[in-house]
Amino acid sequence: TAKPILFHVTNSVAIITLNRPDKLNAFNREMALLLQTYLDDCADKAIRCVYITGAGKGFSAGQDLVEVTEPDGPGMARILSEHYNPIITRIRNLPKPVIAAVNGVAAGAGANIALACDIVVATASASFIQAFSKIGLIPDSGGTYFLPRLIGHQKASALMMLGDKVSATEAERLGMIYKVIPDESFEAETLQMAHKLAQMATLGLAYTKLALIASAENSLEAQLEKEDELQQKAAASNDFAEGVQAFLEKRAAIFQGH
Ligand code: T3D
Repeated sequence: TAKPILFHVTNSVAIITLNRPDKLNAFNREMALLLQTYLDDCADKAIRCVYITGAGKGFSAGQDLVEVTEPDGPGMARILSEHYNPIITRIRNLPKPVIAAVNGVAAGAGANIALACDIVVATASASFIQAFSKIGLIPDSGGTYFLPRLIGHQKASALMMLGDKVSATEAERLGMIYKVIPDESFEAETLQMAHKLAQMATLGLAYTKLALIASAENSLEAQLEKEDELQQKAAASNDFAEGVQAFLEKRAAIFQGH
C-alpha cells in the first residue's frame, strides 16, 4: 500500500505530501508518526525550506475518526501527546521556513497543523474548519494558541464554537493565512515561493522565526533584547557578509544558508 506521507527533496526544498487522498488525508497513527520522522529529517542542513501539502482534493481532514473507535487503536489518551503535539513542536522548532500549501479542505488537526507553519497559502477552493466542536472536542494541535493570536480572541472563539467553514478568501481577509492563490497556478507559484526561500539566508530566516515566536510572550523590553541577541548572531553569519558584499557590488547575493 502507498505510504501515508510522501517525502522528497529538490533544490534544498523538502516536499512533504500528506497522502491518504481517499480519506482527505485524515491522520492515523502511522501517518502521524511518519510525519514526525520526516520533520526530523528536515533538520538536515541541506534542506533550507519545508513545504507541506496534501495529495488529492484535500489538505487534511484531521484525526481519522474511524481510528478513534478501534478497540486496538491508539486511544484518545495518546493521540495528542504522541501524535499531534510532537508534530506542532517540530514545525515550530525547525530553524527554517515551513510553508503550508493548503490545496483543499483543512479540518480539525489538519487546519491547526497548517496554522502552525510559518507561511500559510491556500488555493482559492480551499477552506478551513475548526471541526472539533461538532464532535464534542476542544480545538487542539495548537489551535487555541495560534488562532486567537492570528485573528483575535473574538473571531477565534466564534469559529471554534460554531465550527463554521471559512473559505480561503475569508481566511486571508481575517489574517488567518498569508495569501490565496488561484487553483490553476497554485502548485507552481507555491513551489516557486519555497525555492526562493531555500535560496535565501537560512540562518537569518531561522532567527526571524525565533524572534517572532518570542514576540508572542515578551514585553517590548524583552523583545528588544531578543532582537539585539539574534541580530548579532545573524550579523556574524557568512550570508550577512555576502549580502552586504553583493549589495555593494550591485549583483545578486549567493547565500549558502550559514
Ligand atoms: O484524541 C483525539 O482524537 C483528539 C484529536 C483530535 C484531532 C482532530 O482533528 S478532531 C477533528 C477530526 N476531523 C473532523 O471532524 C472532520 C471530519 N470530516 C469532515 O467534516 C468532512 O469530511 C470535511 C468537511 C472535512 C470534508 O467534507 P467533504 O464533503 O468534502 O468530504 P467527505 O465526503 O466528508 O469525505 C471524503 C471521504 O473522507 C469520506 O470517506 P468515504 O465515505 O468516501 O469512504 C469520509 O468519510 C472520509 N473522511 C473525511 N474526514 C475524515 C474521514 N475519514 C476519517 N476521518 C476523518 N476525519
